[in-house]
Amino acid sequence: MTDLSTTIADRTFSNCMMNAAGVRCADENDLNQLIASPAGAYVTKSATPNVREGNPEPRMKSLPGGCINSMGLPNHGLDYYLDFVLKDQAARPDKTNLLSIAGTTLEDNLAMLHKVADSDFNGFVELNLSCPNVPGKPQVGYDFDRVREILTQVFAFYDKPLGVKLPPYFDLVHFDQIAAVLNDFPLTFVNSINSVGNGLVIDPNAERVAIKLGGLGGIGGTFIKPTALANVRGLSLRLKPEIAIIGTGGVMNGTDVFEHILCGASMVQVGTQFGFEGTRIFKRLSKELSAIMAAKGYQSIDDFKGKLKTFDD
Ligand code: ERO
Repeated sequence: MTDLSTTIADRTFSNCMMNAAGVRCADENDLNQLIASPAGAYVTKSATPNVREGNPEPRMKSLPGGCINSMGLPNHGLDYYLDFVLKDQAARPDKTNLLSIAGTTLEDNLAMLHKVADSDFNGFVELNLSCPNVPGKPQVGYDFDRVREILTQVFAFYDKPLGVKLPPYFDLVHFDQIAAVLNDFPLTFVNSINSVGNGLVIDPNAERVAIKLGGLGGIGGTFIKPTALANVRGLSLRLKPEIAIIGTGGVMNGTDVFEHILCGASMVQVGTQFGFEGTRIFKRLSKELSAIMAAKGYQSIDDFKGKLKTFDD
């Protein structure tokens, strides 16, 4: 029997797979379906302080094996998601879930975190520092001084488990620089990576961009797996061991989950393909990952987590 459970900080999750923020997790109906599925946890759609409509449509386009989105943070506002996770926590006190927040200003993030700090929520907060789709607001994760400033202000008062969702990095110097910042804080986890911004998808027949906002948006799916794995591996080699890694990006099958864990992920999130398949994907991925582990004689994910070999080994 293979054991797909995982542990982050002192919390155990029955399954190492879950949804990625943004996909099928924006309302109670979506979240209840995740609760009923084999996913080890859920994360709520990134919240802003108030209800937000998001960007004009069309703002998402499916591609073979992937997608582009410029959603622009459509969400029901923090109170909606906080209320949901608090009720769920009361009903299932042994479960840990993730509340994603993505203020478009530092002030909004601090105000939301004060609200969460003052509540009974004892799950994980995923602070999204990497939304590629808010016009006029750059991805904070690319500004290392700003990340330090934000985390300094956050950890001055927030003392419950908190992690950050990062954008993809493409240069080894940037891995070094972001890891040096993150290692200075009591983070519970980092989630790597958000969608790859800003791609451009074109409809060649119409000779027009595929989505609004000039056609630019975050790219997800098979195209981004090598970038995601490089980031999970790069951070795993650089972060202090107390910071767990959630691997996200390009997960379509059990092999992809296996590879993320080999690179050092303790948990793996599924975005684009979860959008295509819905919650039944977690049964399929669990079956596929279990089969790979059984064939290799692995009983638990700790048997191979972070144990990627190189030609130097
Ligand atoms: O546009 C969005 O709502 C969005 N899309 C992404 O690919 N990643 C995000 O982090 C995000 C909003 C926070």
